[in-house]
Amino acid sequence: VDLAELQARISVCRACPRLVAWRESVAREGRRASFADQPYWGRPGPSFGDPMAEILIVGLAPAANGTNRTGRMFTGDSSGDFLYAALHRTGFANQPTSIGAGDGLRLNGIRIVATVRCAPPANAPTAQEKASCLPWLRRDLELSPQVHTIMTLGGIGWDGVLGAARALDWAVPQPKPKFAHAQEVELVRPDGVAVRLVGCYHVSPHNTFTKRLTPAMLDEVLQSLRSRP
Ligand code: DU
Ligand code: SF4
Repeated sequence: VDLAELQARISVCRACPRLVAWRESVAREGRRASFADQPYWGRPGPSFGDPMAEILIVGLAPAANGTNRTGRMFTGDSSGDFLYAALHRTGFANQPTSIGAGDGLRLNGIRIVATVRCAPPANAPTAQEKASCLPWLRRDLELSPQVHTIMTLGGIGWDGVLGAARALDWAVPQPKPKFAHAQEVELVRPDGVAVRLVGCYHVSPHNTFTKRLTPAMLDEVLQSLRSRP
């Protein structure tokens, strides 16, 4: 199994009945009027970016009319507009916008995944849904051993990575480190290799419109990701 095969398996996952119903009903009849003429993805959101990346960005979950529409992480909503502009400013993306398949976007040195891979109602997965999707994140980490730094957008991704790390027998600091913006901890794999975990406020409009997360704050965290543990 490699990352492409993992992706193929995730793309047909139906483990969470509530999320399967939501992702498909939004795709069928819940479309935003401005996208009414577009086909919707309506499935788990695949990871996007450089398959050899040494840096991983972990988000929360696809947005109903964003990734769940376009099939690409953080693509088609204002969260993504904010993130991809920053990835371009910091040299990780070849262009500042992500519109969807065929737009020529490439990431260099970075790959983006979601903690929960299907769009949840109100962007709020249940504890059980988070637990059900965690093995996919665990497998992803296992299949990308070159990753030396993981940045999570928000606390759900932070807790997800810590959970996946524990399942992989990585050494996690005790007591459990809490998510905070620009917080950083070191995780150690059983083979002795250290992995940096870096927290960043989520790029949601709730944080960016209120300037809780500014472009400068995001650029600073992104720039810090290139240094190895
Ligand atoms: O066809 P491909 O070069 O394997 O790329 C598949 C997919 O991944 C495409 O949408 C671009 C993206 N990608 C990337 O963003 N950065 C890379 O280094 C390689 C692929
Ligand atoms: Fe499967 Fe994850 Fe989607 Fe649940 S959220 S159906 S575990 S891909």
